[in-house]
Amino acid sequence: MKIYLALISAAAFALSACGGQEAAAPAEQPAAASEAPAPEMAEPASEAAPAASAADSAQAAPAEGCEVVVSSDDQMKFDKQELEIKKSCKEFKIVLKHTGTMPKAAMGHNIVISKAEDAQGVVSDGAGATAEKNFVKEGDERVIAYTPLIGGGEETSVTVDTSKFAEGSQYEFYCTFPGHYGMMHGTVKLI
Ligand SMILES: [Cu+2]
Repeated sequence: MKIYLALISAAAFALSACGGQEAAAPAEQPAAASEAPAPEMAEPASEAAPAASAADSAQAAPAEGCEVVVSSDDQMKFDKQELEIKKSCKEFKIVLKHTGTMPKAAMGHNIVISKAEDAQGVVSDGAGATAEKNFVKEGDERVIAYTPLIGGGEETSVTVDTSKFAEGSQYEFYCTFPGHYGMMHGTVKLI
């Protein structure tokens, strides 16, 4: 019996030794894949997360407190009517989440920031642009910052250069998906 077991384990050893290289790759991949989503899940709370997700849109993690997260949904709503941006932050990161399930073509959202007085013009010119252009007119000088357009379940961000905000001007944030402005706009409060 003992010999039999020893033989089996020896055979198993031999098999794993032979297939060692092949076996190693698939074993490592799922491990890496299961590690990757973890930091993203922890994003709202964790300090390290913005650095990980910053790779897609911005180079560096925002400084402490220089970030805000805005959620949007299939009801054509932002979860904030006021966006507080700290002037003391050289760069301020705005994260937009779409918690709905509808596709971008039907219920796409973005965040565009401009002076309040420019909003209507930016929106109507943006409606003439395509979804691929995020419903923002190319080279629109009135736009201070904008995120890409996203659909349900997606997330995006933009980093704003706060030196672009002039003293004494009123700013707004809004979605330029055609027809959304009425439901999806709010005040940018510089603090
Ligand atoms: Cu929208």
